[in-house]
Amino acid sequence: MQSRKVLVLGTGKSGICAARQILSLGGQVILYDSNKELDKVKVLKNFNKKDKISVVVGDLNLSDLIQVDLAVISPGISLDKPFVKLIKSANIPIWGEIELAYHFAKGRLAAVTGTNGKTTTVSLIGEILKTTYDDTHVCGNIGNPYTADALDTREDSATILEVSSFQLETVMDFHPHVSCITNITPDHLDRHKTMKNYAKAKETIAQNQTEEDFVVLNYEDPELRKFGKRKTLKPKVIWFSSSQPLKEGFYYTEPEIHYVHDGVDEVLLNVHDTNLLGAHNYENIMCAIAVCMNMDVPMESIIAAVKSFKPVEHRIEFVRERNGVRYYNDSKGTNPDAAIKALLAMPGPTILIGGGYDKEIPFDDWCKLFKGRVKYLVLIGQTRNLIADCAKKYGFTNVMFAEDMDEAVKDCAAYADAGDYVLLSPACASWGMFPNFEERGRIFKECVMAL
Ligand code: UMA
Repeated sequence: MQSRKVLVLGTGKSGICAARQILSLGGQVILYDSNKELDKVKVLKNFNKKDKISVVVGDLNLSDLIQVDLAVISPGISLDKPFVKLIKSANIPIWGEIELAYHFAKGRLAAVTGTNGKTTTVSLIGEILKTTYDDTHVCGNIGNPYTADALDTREDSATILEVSSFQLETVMDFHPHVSCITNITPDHLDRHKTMKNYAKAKETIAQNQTEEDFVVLNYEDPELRKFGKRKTLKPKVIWFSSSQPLKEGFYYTEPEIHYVHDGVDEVLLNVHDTNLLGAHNYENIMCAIAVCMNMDVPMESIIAAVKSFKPVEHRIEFVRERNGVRYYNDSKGTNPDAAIKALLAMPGPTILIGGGYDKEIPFDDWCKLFKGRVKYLVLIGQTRNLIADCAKKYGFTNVMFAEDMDEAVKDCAAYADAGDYVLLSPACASWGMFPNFEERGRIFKECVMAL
């Protein structure tokens, strides 16, 4: 990177950390953001005065590309954007932020992708790795960019990375020793357009793995079952299932997780000895065990860490009990599949808050489950009419609209009886009403605590 001129696209977390990495390596940075409202002075506050960095906002011109050696793109920027096409037409190579970090990172690397379950799995893997590796890094889509940590990693470090389909679209040499795909269900179709493209992006996680490596896959996911059986796939496949016993790999049958290997069926743990709820979480546990075993963590340490692990914020997170009603925050339920899992994990009648930004994913599979489970549905955001119409199609009409989270929570409290559950699990992204799902979850919790 010494003396190279790098154009970094996007001034969010990834762009800022990628720019800092390039500057630490002696490079020069042009930081670009297409949002013309952006305050350049505020962006520059992330850097030292003497850093060789300039900021361009609004339109990107060919003259901005003079002597640029490389462009590094943030995950939220689609490759279809005209400014990305301009960079390509100038024959400037485009790396993803993950690829940049990977080129300079050291030590052992495991990576997890999938539509749902990534964050819980990655957090759990992080806790397990810490039992064995003094220098453990938990990075990526989870919120801590890989470029923030890459230069601090050492030969004896272990890194666990959450990677999104957006990040995988722009990897080239990226090569984890152990990879994992939790599941592939519809999400981000506004960007990937087809399920085929979306699945292809996810499967890129294993593209550079060799026979020495491992890929952990969900046996119950039809796309992943096909992928794992592909002759061209090089890494050793480790299967897990939450529906049936397997001849080899990991499976869950209430209440235990089993590990079948060398003709032996071993019970590893009773899920009631953990703090996690729902079959999807038991899948996350199996993924974490499979990944960590192949990162050479002893099984006793793995099991002890799984038992002491606490659920991650915004994922079926218990908020409080009031007048016999239990409130759960699942703001990370940003697609129908995640919202289905949260609804199925509720042990009793549920008052559900849903709706938000439209990612063009059908709500049918989610709405089909409402009858008999959901007492009232309180809808917010851009998709509220779409969801109400879809629910009606499946005979569910106990629907209310709310203008904001405060109104939605008050409606839930007014209609809930002792023994009921109130669940925020919107099946949609937060944009339009909130800057991100974390803020949506925090506001929900504040409204619940204020009741
Ligand atoms: N921008 C442009 N032009 C565009 C689009 C965006 O200039 O056409 C600019 C925006 O004005 C903004 C910046 O790009 O200044 C934002 O970049 P970004 O969207 O890549 O956001 P970051 O803050 O860098 O966060 C990203 C991930 N965001 C996305 O993938 C959308 C974060 O995942 C991730 O935690 C972070 O990198 C660190 O790795 C969030 C996410 O929603 C949580 N991920 C999706 C998901 O989990 O479903 C994939």
